[in-house]
Amino acid sequence: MHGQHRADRHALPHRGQFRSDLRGGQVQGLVAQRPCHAHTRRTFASGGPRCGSALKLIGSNTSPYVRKARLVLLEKNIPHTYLVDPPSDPNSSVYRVNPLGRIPALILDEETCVFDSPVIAEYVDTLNDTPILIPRHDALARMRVKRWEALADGIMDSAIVVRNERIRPAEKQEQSNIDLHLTAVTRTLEHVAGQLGDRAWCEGDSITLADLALLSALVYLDLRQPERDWRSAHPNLAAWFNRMSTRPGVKTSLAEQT
Ligand SMILES: N[C@@H](CCC(=O)N[C@@H](CS)C(=O)NCC(=O)O)C(=O)O
Repeated sequence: MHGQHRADRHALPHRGQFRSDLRGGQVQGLVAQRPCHAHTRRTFASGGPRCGSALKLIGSNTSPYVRKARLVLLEKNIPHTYLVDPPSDPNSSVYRVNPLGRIPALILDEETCVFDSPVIAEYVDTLNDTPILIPRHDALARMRVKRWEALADGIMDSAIVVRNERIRPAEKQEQSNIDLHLTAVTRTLEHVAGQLGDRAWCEGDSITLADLALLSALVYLDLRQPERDWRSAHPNLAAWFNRMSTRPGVKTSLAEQT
């Protein structure tokens, strides 16, 4: 169920076939099984996950935001199908489900697509309690986990800016922009390494979204900035990363690197 699939674009409707609604776009045709209908929809409060087996995550193996969403689904053992269907392909189905044309996009049913990655993480975390990745009752602990996520997402954002500059023709690259974002990443790595110290988890005494987000950011740095030796600079981060890498969900995700 967790297997990675290439999207069967020929089975999908053409772009523009479905009008967008306020929830982010209709996704009829992208669900394999007959989905829940609005009148049968259960809320988190009234019964937890709905249509769990019909969940579809649209993404790519290089996107760190996708990795974060995928890791949340895997850690919580939520049945889903992972569709590699990046927006770099103009025929990508993502344009029919997310008007922003960005991944990750999580399709719940014919009516509902969830984006972006913090919203996906927050929603998916409500589907079960095993484990709870975002504290629910302790407002400060919850804020700290979301703040870790913001730091990790910020690393991703800056690394993507650098990547986008570096793939431009040399004469068009803006070195000051590259330097600005490389420095932001360096500074943020120093900060998170300091915050982590020699603790086992980023926040509290068990795994949270903070760990999954940070791991996703570091995997992306390894991919796009292999020259950055963050392991030597921050051995505590390296040790934490190695421990995290033994988790089954993380192993599955790491095996999906291109
Ligand atoms: N803040 C968004 C960022 C999503 C995002 O920018 N995704 C990138 C992939 S890394 C994307 O889809 N870019 C469009 C493209 O590649 O054409 C999130 O957290 O989901």
